[in-house]
Amino acid sequence: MRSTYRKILLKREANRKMIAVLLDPDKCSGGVLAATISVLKTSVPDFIFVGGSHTLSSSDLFIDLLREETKTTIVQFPGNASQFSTKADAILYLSLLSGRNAEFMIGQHITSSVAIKKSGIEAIPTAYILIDGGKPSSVEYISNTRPIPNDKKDIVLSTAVAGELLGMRLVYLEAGSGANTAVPVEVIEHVSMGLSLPLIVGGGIKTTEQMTAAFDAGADLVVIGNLFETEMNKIAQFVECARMYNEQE
Ligand code: 1GP
Repeated sequence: MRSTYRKILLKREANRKMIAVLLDPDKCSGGVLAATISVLKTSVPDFIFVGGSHTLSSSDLFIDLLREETKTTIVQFPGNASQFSTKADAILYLSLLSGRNAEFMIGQHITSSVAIKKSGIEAIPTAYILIDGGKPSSVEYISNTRPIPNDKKDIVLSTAVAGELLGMRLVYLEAGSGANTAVPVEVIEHVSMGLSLPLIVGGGIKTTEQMTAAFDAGADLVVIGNLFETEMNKIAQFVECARMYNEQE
């Protein structure tokens, strides 16, 4: 088993919750990037995710910069095949299972599969499930798919379990970056009870209380991006909160 996925499994087995800081190269450059890196040196999350639904800047250069400055595991979170970079430790090989657009379920994968395999990078097949976050998300717009209504927890669970049976290794419940409403705890709980895979939750998380509520409900890894784009100093608060949460367990 490759090392990034093993890290997730080992932490999960030890009942340790994880936090990922999501950086979009388009939104994090110059002084903002320098300030973010400076915080990330002292407040170290479990992972740095790099990507976005519609990212135009080079992931290669961005990841090179991060590598020079931090030792954190870097995971690509690509919006499409063009964002693929050989520089990260791993790539979430996302299939948008909540939608019915073949391009984002398998098309982009075919475009990038041979290059990913040749590069030797660790690809982690991930069931990516978009849930209504109370406003139209970039994922919804770019993928031309509809999110699952956030009160339809059985549909979310059935979608997640379909991903598990198809051999995917992670499930990512996504409310969309900057969502008004994060994934409801009832949905997280329902999915985590019926699923054997590690569960990632992201989209619209703005407070440490929301993060710990997601952990309590069964999320193994919480992803936060939007909030830190304007308030990067809050990374420290969230990393410390996750650390204390794990110490209490
Ligand atoms: C987005 O789940 C991630 O794809 C994180 O969401 O940017 O709202 O924190 P935010």
